[in-house]
Amino acid sequence: MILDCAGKPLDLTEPRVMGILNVTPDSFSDGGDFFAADIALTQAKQMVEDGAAIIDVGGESTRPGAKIVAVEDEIARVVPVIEAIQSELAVPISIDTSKPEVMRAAVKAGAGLINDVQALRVDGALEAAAELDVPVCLMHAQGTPQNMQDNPQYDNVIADVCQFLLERVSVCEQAGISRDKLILDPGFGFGKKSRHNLRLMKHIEQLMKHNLPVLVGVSRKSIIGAVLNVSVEERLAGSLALATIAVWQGAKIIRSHDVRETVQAISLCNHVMQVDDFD
Ligand code: 9MG
Repeated sequence: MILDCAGKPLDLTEPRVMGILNVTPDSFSDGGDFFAADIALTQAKQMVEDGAAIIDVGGESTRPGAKIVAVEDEIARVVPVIEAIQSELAVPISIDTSKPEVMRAAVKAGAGLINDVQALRVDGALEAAAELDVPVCLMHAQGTPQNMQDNPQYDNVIADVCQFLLERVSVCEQAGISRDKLILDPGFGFGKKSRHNLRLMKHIEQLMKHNLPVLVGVSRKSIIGAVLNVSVEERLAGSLALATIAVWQGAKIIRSHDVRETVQAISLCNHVMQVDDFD
């Protein structure tokens, strides 16, 4: 399958890596929009050189307890970076946002995919995505980044996540967003305890039954810290293990901070998956 991201193809016939490009002030050691855009472009170039098939630009942290950013501030952070990447690199750019105004400004600047951790539930987001006519990643989250780790509950986490995502697919189709523009994401770490994340990872193949590409984001997440008792800086091996388990079950996009290593891990996994049993 090849997704058309505003004129740039995203070839999902093999699993791909989405490089994470955070443009929040704490991602840079200095202020200054030009400086930030310049550093971000250098990081994007490195990720593409390392094998990223898409760059995910985000101007508001979605970590548990993260502060809400005003629309104008988020636009001011992401637009110069998207414009810089668009003018220099051929890969598709995704915009990590839940705000319709940011979606519009980002697509105008050159983004070709919307990555929404709220699955278009914010007022106006569904209409904006339908109008912008670019692919959308619909992610499951229980709660918002501000309250999502306050005792999340599920009857059956995999069934509940699948049901939520299928309901969102149906809402999107009714709003005029065609099914072939949608990507599903179980939302690791978004309103989930460790055991929920582990069960989801064990059974993620159940999300593949719907013939839609699945994106997985586990890079450096607390699920790894909880099991291995390691700091954020020590989570590369755990991130690669989980990325490999996800690809083995059919995930098509892995969202990662460590592009080079993730490309290698999933490429090897894919070679094992594709090898002929007989020759
Ligand atoms: C923005 N963001 C942070 N974690 C994420 C994940 O797991 N999936 C997607 N789609 N976006 C994420």
